[in-house]
Amino acid sequence: VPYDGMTDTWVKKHRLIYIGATRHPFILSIRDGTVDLSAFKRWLGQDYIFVRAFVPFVASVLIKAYKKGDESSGDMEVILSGLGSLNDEIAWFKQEASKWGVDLSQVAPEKPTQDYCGFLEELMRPEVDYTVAMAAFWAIEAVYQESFAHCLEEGSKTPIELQEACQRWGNDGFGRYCSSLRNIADRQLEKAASGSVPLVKVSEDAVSKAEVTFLRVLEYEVDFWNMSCGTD
Ligand code: HMH
Repeated sequence: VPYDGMTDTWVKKHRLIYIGATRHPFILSIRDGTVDLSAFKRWLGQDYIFVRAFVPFVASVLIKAYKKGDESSGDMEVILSGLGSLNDEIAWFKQEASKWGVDLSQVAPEKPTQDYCGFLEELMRPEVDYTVAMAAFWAIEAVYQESFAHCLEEGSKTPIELQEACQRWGNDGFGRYCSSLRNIADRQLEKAASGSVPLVKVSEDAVSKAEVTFLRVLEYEVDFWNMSCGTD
């Protein structure tokens, strides 16, 4: 019987908001082929800004993993592979933008993008627990993985010119990478939840902070999709 990790518990407990982030009308419009291409272009420009801010956040998680000093966990390798994919992702955004005639140097961050990037900045602080940062990292990647994989499922009518974008986050390799992030987050949460007695207070604090952080990620993701649709 597979162990139900803390992240599973959260997804079940906050199911409606999780569905709100992973089955958003913007994603459903890609899936049914009715997407407004100006919305897709807006998303492209804003997400490029987000991804640039996401790189130093992931680097900050890498530093936290290094400082834990647990070489045998393999955490650093997983996070480093994430930085490698972000390198490819940035190159893809530039290429995709030129394909759609979007001048990335002229894109200004909209309010939801600014707010989400500000949240990443808060999470980069050294005082933020590795457990909390890992939970956020997993949630951020998992929302995109679940959303875009939905656009590639049997029966979806995703326009051919958007399928490559969906593949970036919807492919099986990205799915496995998200599972690795989830395993790290679950292991950390498990450790925090069963902390030794003198540390109980500190650890419980990390678990509840991580849950709040998970919920905030979902809210920022919904705001980001709303902005892309132009319904914010
Ligand atoms: C807004 N959330 C947003 N953009 C992304 N590229 C990801 C998550 C996943 O990398």
